[in-house]
Amino acid sequence: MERNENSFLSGPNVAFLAELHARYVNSPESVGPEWRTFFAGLHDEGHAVLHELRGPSWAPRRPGDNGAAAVNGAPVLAPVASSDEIRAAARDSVRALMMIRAYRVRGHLEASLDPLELKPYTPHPELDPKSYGFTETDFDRPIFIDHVLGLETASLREIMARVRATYCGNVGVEYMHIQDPAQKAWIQERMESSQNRTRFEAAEKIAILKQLTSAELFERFLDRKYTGTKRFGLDGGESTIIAIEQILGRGSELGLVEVVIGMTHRGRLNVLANVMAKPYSAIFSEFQGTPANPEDVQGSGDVKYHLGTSADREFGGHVVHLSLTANPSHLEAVNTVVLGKVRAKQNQRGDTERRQNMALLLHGDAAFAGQGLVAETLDLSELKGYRVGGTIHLIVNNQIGFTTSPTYSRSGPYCSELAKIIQAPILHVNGDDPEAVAHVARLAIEFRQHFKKDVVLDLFCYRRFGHNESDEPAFTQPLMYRRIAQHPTTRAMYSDRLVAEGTLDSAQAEAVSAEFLARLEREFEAAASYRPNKADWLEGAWAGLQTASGDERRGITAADRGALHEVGHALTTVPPGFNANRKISRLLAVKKKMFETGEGVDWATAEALAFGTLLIEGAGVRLSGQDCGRGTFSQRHAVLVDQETEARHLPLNAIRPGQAEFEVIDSPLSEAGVLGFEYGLSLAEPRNLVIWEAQFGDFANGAQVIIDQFIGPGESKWLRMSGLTLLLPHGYEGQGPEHSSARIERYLQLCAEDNLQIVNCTSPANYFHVLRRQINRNFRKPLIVFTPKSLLRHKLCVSKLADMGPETSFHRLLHDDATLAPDGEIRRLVLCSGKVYYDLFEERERRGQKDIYLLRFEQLYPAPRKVLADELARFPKAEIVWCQEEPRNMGPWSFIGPEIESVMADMGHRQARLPYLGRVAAASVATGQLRRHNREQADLVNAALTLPGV
Ligand SMILES: Cc1ncc(C[n+]2csc(CCOP(=O)(O)OP(=O)(O)O)c2C)c(N)n1
Repeated sequence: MERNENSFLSGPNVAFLAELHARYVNSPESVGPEWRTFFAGLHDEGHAVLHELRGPSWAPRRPGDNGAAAVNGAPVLAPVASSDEIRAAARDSVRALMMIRAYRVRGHLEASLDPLELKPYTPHPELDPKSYGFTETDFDRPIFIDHVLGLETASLREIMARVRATYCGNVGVEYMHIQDPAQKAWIQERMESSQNRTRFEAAEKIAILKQLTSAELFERFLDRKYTGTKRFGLDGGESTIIAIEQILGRGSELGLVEVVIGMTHRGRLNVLANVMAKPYSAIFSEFQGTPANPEDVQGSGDVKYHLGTSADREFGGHVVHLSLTANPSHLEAVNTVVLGKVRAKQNQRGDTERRQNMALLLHGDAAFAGQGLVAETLDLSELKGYRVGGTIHLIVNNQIGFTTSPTYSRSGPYCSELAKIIQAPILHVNGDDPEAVAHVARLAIEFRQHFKKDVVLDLFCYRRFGHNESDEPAFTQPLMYRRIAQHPTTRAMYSDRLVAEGTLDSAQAEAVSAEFLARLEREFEAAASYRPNKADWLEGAWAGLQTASGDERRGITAADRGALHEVGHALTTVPPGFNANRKISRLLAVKKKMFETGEGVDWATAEALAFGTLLIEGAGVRLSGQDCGRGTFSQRHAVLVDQETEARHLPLNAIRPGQAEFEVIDSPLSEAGVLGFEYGLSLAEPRNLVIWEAQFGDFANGAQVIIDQFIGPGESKWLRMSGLTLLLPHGYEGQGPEHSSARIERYLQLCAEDNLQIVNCTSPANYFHVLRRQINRNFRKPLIVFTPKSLLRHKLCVSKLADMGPETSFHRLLHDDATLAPDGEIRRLVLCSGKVYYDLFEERERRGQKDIYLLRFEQLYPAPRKVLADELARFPKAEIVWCQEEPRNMGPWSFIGPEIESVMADMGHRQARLPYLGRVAAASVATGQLRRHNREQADLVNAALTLPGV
C-alpha cells in the first residue's frame, strides 16, 4: 500500500470529513456554510463516494448510530489541517473517486474490443478527467483515494493509467450491475490488482500459440482439401479454442472432473478436433463420406457439424471427462438439454456442491441476442430444481449472423445484455489478444467455481469467410470484408508478438506451424482407411440396456399387494403435528377408503402408486412442470403444505428409509427450456423416471423444437435413447379452443421406426402400468401420455387396487367395461381413444343398448396391430367405425384410420373402409361456446350409437 504524506486527506482528516458529511446528510444546517456549499455541489455520485469513504473503517460512536446521528456533537476526531485545505483535498478525492467509479461502470465502452475496429473510437464524457473539473495541471498532485485501486494516495496520472489498463484495454467488464457485494468485490479485486492481465510464462505462451496454430491450420487444411464443403469454420474466431482450453485447464485445478459442452455449428469441427480430441483422420474420413458410426449401426445419422462425442482429457495430471452434446440446427435449443445432463451427472456423482460437473455453452452473437431460449436457460440458473452451480457462456461474437449485421439483430449495445437478468458478470474481450482471452477465461472459471454462478464471456472476433464456405459475404458486408481481407490472423499476430518479445525465435515459430501441418498430412493419409469401430451408445449409465425389439413389451409392471398398501399408507398419513388443510384431510380420508376397500382408485392415486412403487424398487422419480406439485387440476397434492408454517411434506418421500428420491418441482413458466432440461436429464439418467407435465397439453407447442428435433428423432439421428415421459392434459370439455386439445395428431405424425410411444389412457390402472413400464424394461423410449381432466374425478374412471397387483399389466387395447350381448351378436364395434369412451358408455347405458361394443385404443403408437386383428375377429357381424371427439383433421384419425384399415386388409376383413364419426374438420381446435360444444358432442355420440336402419 502506498502512502503520500503530502495529501491533506489521510487518517484523521478523512474521519473528520466523513463525519461532517454524515452530519450534513442528516441535517444540512448542522455544518458551517462553506461545508454546506461544498457538499451541496457534490451531486448524487459525489455523495455516494463520500458515503463509501466512511467505508467499513468508519466506526459508529453509539450503538445504532448509522453515521448520521452525531448531529449535535462535535466531531470526535479532530482534523490536523485547516478546513480550507481539507476541502480542497476532499474535492480532489471526491472527483477522483467519482471518476474511478465511472471507469468501473462504463470503462468497457472505451475498451478496445473489436479486432476489426469497425466503429470509430468515441470517447465517453464520463471517462474524461475534464468532466470532473481536472485540468492538465492537476495530473501530478497526490490525491487521497482511500485504498481504492490498492492505493491510499495517487496522482491523477497514475490513477488514469491504472483504470485505463484495467477497464479500457482489450478486456471490457460489466459487473457493477451485480447486487451481491462479495461477488462484485471479488471481480473488482481480481481485475484491479492485476490491472486485468495474467502474466504468462514462456511455456504457457507457446502452448497458446500451438493451440492457435491447430485452430487456424485445421480450418485452412479443410478448406484446401475439401474446398467449398460446408464446415462453418472458426476462421477469425480461433481464440475460442484458447478460452475453452483455459477454462478446462484452470477448472481442472479447481476441482472440475466433467464438463458437458453445448455449442452451435460455428467452429464445431474445430472443437471436436482440438478440444474433444476426435482424431483428425476420423473427421477427414467423414468429409470423404464415411458415416460417423459403423455401418451395422442403425439410425439416420446427422451432418458432421451436429454430432456429439465424448473424451477424457488430461490437464496437468487432472483428467477431465468432456462430452459434447449432439444438437439440431436450431440455435440455442441445446442449452437446457446440456444443463439437464449436467444436473443428472451431479446427482450420480453426489456432487452436491456442483463443483465437479459443469456446463459450458457456446453461443453465436446473433443467436444469443435473438433466441428466447437464452432467457429461459438463464432463468433456470438459480432455481433449486434446475440449478447446476453456474454455467459458463462463451459467446463467439463474430459480429454477424449469417448476413445480418448487429444493428439489425438487436436493440441493446451488446449481444450479451440478456445475461443481466441473472446479474451474471459479463467479460468482453478482444479475440485478437489471446492472452487477454486466456486471462478472462481463467477469471470466468474461477468465479464459477467460487460462487457457483453463471458467467458470460463475450469473445469479440470476426468471421473470415462467408456464413458457410460457399457463401459470398461481400454481397452484404463489403466494407467489413475488405477490412477482414487485410487483417492478419490472430495466430500470425501472436506469433510475431512472441518473436518480438523474444519468447521464441522466428525459426521456432515457423516450426510450430510446420510440425502441425505435417501431422495433418499424416492424418489425411490415414483417413482413407479410417473405419469407426464402435458406436458410443449404451455405455456408462446406459450399460445393460438394449435396443428395443418385440411387439408386446409389457415389462413386469405389477406391484405386490404389500408394496401398494405401504405406499398407500404414506399417501394417507401426515406427520405428527402437521397442520394439513381441511379439504386435504377430507381427501386423505377418501383415499384411505380406497386402500381399505381396494375399490375406486382414482387417477391421481394410481399415479402416486406408480411413483411410490418405483421409489421403493429403487428408481427415482422426477416430475417437473408448471404447478405440478399440487397439480393444475388440484388432483395431485404431491406436496402438502402446513397451514400454519408452510412447511412442505412430500408423502412419497416418506414411504420407507432407503427408498429412492421423489422430486416434484413447480417449474418456471417455460415450456421449451424446461422440457429441454428434462430431456437432457433423461439422456444421462436411464434408471429414474423423468417426467415433464404441460399445464394444458397444447402449451407443449411452445416446446415444439424440443419435441420435433430431440425427442422424436434423437435416437435415430444420434443413437441416444431417452425414457422421458410427457404428461399432456387433453379432452373436449367445452373449455374453448385453447384448453381442449394436446394435439394428438402432431405426436402421431412424428411416429415412425419405433421412435415414440403414444398413449391415451382411460383407466387409472392402465396409467399406473404404463408409467411403471418406462422403467421396468430393458430399453428406453420417450412416452407421450394424453392425460385426462374431467376424468380425474369421473365416477367411472376408477380402478381396483387389484388391477395394479399381481398378474396385471398394461393393455394397449381395453375391452368394454359393460356386460353386453355375446360377441357374435354385436352389430357395431366402435373404435375410439380417450375420454369419449365414457361419453359413449354413459349414453349407451342410458339408451340400454347392448349390441354396440366400445374398444379403446390406449396405445396409439406403436399400434397394436396383432392384438387389434384378434379383437376385430371376435365380432363377425359387427360394422366397425371410428369415433373421436377431436375435429376430423385432428386427433388420432388421420394416423390411426389408415393403420386400422391396413390391419383389416391384412386379415381379409369384409369391410374395406373405416367410417369416421366425429366432428367435421375445423380451423380452430374447439368452439368457445359451451352450448355449441355440448351440441356437437351429443351429435357425435349419437352418430356412434345410431345403427343404420334403426
Ligand atoms: C432457431 C434458428 N433459426 C435460424 C437458423 C438459421 N441460421 C443458422 S446460423 C444463423 C446465423 C447465426 O448467427 P450467430 O448466432 O451470430 O452465429 P454465427 O453463425 O455468426 O457464428 C442462422 C440465422 C438456425 N440455425 N436456428
